[in-house]
Amino acid sequence: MYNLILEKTAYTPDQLSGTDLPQIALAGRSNVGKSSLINTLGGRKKLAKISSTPGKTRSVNFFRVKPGNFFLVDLPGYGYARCSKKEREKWGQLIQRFLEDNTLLKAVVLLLDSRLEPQAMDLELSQYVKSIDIDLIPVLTKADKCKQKQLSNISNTWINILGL
Ligand SMILES: Nc1nc2c(ncn2[C@@H]2O[C@H](COP(=O)(O)OP(=O)(O)OP(=O)(O)O)[C@@H](O)[C@H]2O)c(=O)[nH]1
Ligand SMILES: [Mg+2]
Repeated sequence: MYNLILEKTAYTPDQLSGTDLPQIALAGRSNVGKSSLINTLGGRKKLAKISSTPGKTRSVNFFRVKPGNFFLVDLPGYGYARCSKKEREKWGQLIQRFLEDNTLLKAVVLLLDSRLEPQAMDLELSQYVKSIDIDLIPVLTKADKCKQKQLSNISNTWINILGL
């Protein structure tokens, strides 16, 4: 169990600066389980807001982790079709600005729904993270909703795609 404290929330790109510790970000489609993972790691149900409706997290949330003294960063999800185009663009820009030229960012944990075939935006993000030379750590979520066979198939698919 880790001690996680929400230390900073950024709604706009200009609010992203001002942190001075190494960061590991949690990225992935809306509803894949990023905020749930934060809550599980922190051992508290309401550290990060979660919802069965996609699009819950709308800001970049910096959780300071102890021991270790680094940030786990909960990102807004992408690929949520039911919100306005303008809003999607706003999140896209926020995520992009967070990822680019971020020397404190040490790794991106990419959460992937084990029930879904690889999605275009997951592939795009994984390629982008590799292109900027940041470690990518894939994590399959919702494994409890999958048969063992399906889980090993999707796991192998991602191993091949990501060249692990
Ligand atoms: N069955 C199952 N449900 C999960 C798992 N992880 C998350 N969930 C559920 O999936 C829903 C979405 O979880 P969130 O943690 O809010 O997802 P998110 O990736 O933060 O979503 P956004 O904030 O919209 O980007 C919630 O109803 C969770 O309870 C899992 O491993 N298994
Ligand atoms: Mg969330």
